[in-house]
Amino acid sequence: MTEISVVIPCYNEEANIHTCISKAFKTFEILNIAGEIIVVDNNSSDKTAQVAASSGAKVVFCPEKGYGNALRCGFANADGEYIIMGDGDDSYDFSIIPEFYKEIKDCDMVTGTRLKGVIHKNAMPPLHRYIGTPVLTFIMNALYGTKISDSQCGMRMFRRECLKNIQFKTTGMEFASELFICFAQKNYTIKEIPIHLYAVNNRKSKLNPLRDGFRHLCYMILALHNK
Ligand SMILES: Nc1nc2c(ncn2[C@@H]2O[C@H](COP(=O)(O)OP(=O)(O)OP(=O)(O)O)[C@@H](O)[C@H]2O)c(=O)[nH]1
Ligand SMILES: [Mg+2]
Repeated sequence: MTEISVVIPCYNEEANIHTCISKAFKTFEILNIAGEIIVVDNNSSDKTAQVAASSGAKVVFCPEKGYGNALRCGFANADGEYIIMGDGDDSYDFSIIPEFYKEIKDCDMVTGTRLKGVIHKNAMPPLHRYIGTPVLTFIMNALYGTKISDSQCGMRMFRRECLKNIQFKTTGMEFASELFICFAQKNYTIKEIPIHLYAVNNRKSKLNPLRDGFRHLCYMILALHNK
């Protein structure tokens, strides 16, 4: 039986995906558990899919673009008792999986918090660090009663069974907010652990602060109807 499924959404991440996968595999050895790694690709124009496959990951092709779509495809293909999601650019350190695994035993989701952890030099633009992330986090907490300190953190572990009665609606970066909101609406317990965010050299971000910030806000307001 698969204990942990690592789900990595990836678009043009050939430079760093191998590192992410090998770090994750090493943690399965350390924990002595059966795990799988699922890389969700959207027809990257580089060799992401080939590199991921040759590094031992299962590569899932997601027909629709977007961070949310990719994660939803990955979750649907996961077999593990627990799912951990994280970016394929090595900005999150997959060696930390054992810490998430330890904490998940007495809650439904463990999320990283970069704002209470360490944000390394050049890892996050000041606009995101001091305005975007805190403002979106504040609004989410105020509207949905969550007590999260970093609503945009991309590394989270949760029990796969929690997804059973959740129908996600979002497709892009706003999925980061939707996942928390859906868990909060089901009264699932969420615990935070401080983590590091590392800088990635020569990489093009897929995040568009204005467009994506607006999509987060729209989602949070529209979803109030389903509260
Ligand atoms: N499959 C797939 N993956 C995506 C898509 N958009 C983003 N990703 C992946 O999702 C992860 C997060 O994307 P990033 O561009 O790092 O976004 P971010 O971390 O919020 O923004 P930065 O702080 O600029 O890095 C990365 O592994 C991306 O490759 C997409 O449309 N399809
Ligand atoms: Mg990133």
